[in-house]
Amino acid sequence: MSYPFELKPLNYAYDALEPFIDKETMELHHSKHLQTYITNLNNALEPHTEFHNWSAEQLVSNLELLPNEIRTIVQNNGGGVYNHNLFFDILIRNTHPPKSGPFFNAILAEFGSVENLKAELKAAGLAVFGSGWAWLVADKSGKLNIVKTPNQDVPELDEFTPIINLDVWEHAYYLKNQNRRPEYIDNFLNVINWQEAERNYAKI
Ligand code: MN3
Repeated sequence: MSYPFELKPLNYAYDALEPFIDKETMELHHSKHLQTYITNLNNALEPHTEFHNWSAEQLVSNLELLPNEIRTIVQNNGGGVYNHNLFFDILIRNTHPPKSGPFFNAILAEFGSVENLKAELKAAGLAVFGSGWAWLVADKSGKLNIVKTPNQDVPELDEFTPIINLDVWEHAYYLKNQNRRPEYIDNFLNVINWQEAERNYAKI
């Protein structure tokens, strides 16, 4: 997808993640927050036709190539588009972690177990000060790693392939969990689309 960016429908209904993530949060998060990033990104790119065939990933991983006047806007809003499209695809109800295969083996090698991976992802999400993201990423060799980014920044995409990303902006949970980020993250960990994570891992 490139300019003009559009709101991609979710692969599931807004209430599909209940009771872990509530319908109102999902609807606001997708139809309002993501839409705002899309609108802001399109507005910034509109006069810059030379970037109209660039994907969100190309834009956010080549910020230094953008004109000064739109660089920060694209960093924030292009990141918002890229990060949320990954995030909404990494959620699903009735999901099971892998029990075999390359992705499972990489989890065992790095974390010892799926439970330990979840615990480390949770710790990273809790350690983000203010708004940002916690990520499970893989390097070119397939080795898994957990990283954090502030705001809507993305990991080094030349180096890492995103596998799972966890939105810890308050807009992702405040309606249901108020200030209880640990409770929100526990709920998130119950609705990870492990099959999608496995597909992301296969892209390395
Ligand atoms: Mn968000």
